[in-house]
Amino acid sequence: MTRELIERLLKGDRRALARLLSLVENGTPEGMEALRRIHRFTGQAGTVGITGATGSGKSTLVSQIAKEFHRRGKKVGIIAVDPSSPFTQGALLGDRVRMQELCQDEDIFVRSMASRGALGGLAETTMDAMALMDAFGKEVILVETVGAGQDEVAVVQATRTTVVLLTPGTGDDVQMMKAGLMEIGHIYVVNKSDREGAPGLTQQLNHVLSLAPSKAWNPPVLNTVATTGQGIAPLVDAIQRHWKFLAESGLGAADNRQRIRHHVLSLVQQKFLQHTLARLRANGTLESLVNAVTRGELDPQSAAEKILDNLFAPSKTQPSN
Ligand SMILES: Nc1nc2c(ncn2[C@@H]2O[C@H](COP(=O)(O)OP(=O)(O)OP(=O)(O)O)[C@@H](O)[C@H]2O)c(=O)[nH]1
Ligand SMILES: [Mg+2]
Repeated sequence: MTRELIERLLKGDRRALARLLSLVENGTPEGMEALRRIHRFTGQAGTVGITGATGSGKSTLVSQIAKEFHRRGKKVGIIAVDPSSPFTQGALLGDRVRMQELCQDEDIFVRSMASRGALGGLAETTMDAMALMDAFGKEVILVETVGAGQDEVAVVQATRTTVVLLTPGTGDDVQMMKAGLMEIGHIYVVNKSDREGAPGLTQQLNHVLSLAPSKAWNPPVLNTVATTGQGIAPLVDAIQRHWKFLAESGLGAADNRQRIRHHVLSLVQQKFLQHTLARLRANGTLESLVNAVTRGELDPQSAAEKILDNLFAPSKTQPSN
């Protein structure tokens, strides 16, 4: 079944892509098998992570960027990543419907993802989804996520180019700086530039960025009005310029290696944890130690130590009676 689905995926069958995305997102063995098989067909797509506070206009901007890339002859996919809060479920669904409406004429594939509960992080699932879209033939993949926490920062860092969105008059700017987003952007965008305070925020951003040590790539600050499309073409120009810079400087290859390294390590973590938990469940160690802590015979630290001892030297240390 997987083989047939993959063949269809590689031929550009949208239903096969949708099905494989679900299999991967749900962590099924078929999904994992598919990822192994498609790997050699990936690595070509240009990826962009777009992050910003709730309501800053990410979805509107992403739709506009997608259309502009489409006009430039590129095949585009969009992934909207769930910021893993139960309160945003409705918003996410609304987003997806809106984006699909915006993009439907241009054959832009839109997918929202909520990988909450899976062992792997959001970033890993996003990377897997990007791999599927890449193998499917998408040349540009846009990833939207709320820049609220570590998970989300990890998501945008799984892409080639990070676009950080700010809006005037919301105090977001301070929040974003606190959240460390001033260090991760390759391009900064002041969206809602039709609003009061946009020039001030733009100036402030330029100032903050100018304080950072000069690098080979100095992040530009751009102004957009996502609702009208103003400033979108220069933004897409900047994204393409960044890709060119990465390719010509060799930094892209280094970044790519770093992402692969991170991905492999987090897979090791995931698999190690899965394996460990399965063994603990099978041999009853966990429960007997939890009982000992509950009875006050042992403290949690010692229980954890005993579990590790038990895993690495099972013959020497059995749970105490
Ligand atoms: N005035 C103005 N409104 C905008 C602009 N861009 C987006 N909006 C509006 O801002 C609201 C939020 O836009 P979204 O694109 O849904 O924002 P988002 O960041 O994706 O929101 P979440 O995914 O819920 O975090 C919508 O009502 C948009 O029409 C802009 O440049 N100017
Ligand atoms: Mg959105």
